[in-house]
Amino acid sequence: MNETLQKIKEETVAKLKATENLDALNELRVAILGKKGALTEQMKNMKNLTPEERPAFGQMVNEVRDSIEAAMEETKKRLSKAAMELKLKSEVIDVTLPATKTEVGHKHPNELALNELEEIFLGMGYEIAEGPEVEYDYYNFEALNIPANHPAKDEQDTFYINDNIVLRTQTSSVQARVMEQGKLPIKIIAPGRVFRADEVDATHSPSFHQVEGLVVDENITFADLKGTLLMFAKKLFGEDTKVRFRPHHFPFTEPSAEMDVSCFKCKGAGCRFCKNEGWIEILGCGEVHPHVLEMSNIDPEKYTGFAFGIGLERIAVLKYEIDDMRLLYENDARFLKQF
Ligand code: 2NL
Repeated sequence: MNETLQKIKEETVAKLKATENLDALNELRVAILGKKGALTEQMKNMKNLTPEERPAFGQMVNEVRDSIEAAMEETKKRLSKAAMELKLKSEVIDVTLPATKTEVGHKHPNELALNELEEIFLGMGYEIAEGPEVEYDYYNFEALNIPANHPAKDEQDTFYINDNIVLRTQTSSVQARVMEQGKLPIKIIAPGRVFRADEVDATHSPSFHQVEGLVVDENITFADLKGTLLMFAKKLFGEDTKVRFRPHHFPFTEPSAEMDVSCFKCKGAGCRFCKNEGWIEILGCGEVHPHVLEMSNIDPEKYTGFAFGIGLERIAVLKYEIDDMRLLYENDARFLKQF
């Protein structure tokens, strides 16, 4: 046999024996049998031979190629088997191990309280309105009768994006936007996140949630406000709940009041929960200030309205008896799943 061919065959078979993976095998296949492979190059030498020599040489090349291909096939089998064995070994499944648990999420107490409030007001024919958290100073303050330099701006200090844009301090801004649309009557609640430049403590947070309500129509009186909020309190805290209104001041309502509910724990007798008062403050409310209606081009001689603002976290901590509001923001699953 031709010496070069013999050498190619022997070297290839030796290399195949030492091949450890399928990539290396493939490289070897290209180096020997590929377009520019060693054996392929030999075939090209045929043209230098005499016509008499060619058949014998051709036959030799074919024999060498056959045996190399057979050896490669064998190597491939050997490597595939080894790879499979390794895979089986490394992927052993221990069926006795405990399964990884899928943690099922849970509604946040705020969300639970919000769902309850929304159900109550939807049941009374209210619609839910939403608006931006990053809000024009105009809708947050001006349109609600809080002009520049008004002392209420101090109580409601917030985060300023620039001179005209703030993080809203109340969802009344949504209601100012709805009033401005001019479609009457209005009967909406505006739930959402609000912001104040407050330090964190057991009852304060720089970001919390409100649900504000607004009704504007002809002949809306303080009696409508009282009836609505009494019904709301009974639905939220139980049928035997009583309410009382204490005079208060808000810039956007006149007259204004704060509403307390009789303590749902002690029924008014006085307990730790109501700090022995028998009453718990839950919201602020009032008749919409005529100037607020005017700012939105609503005629205060023809239309009147009432509005209220409820702190959502306040309702959540009361209803679910949570001692510290901060727990609502920690997102500790052990705490959250109790409700
Ligand atoms: C509180 C007090 C209140 C309002 C919010 C309101 C909105 C418009 C017009 C008039 Cl567009 N008033 N909202 C009225 C009274 C009180 O919230 O202490 N909230 C936690």
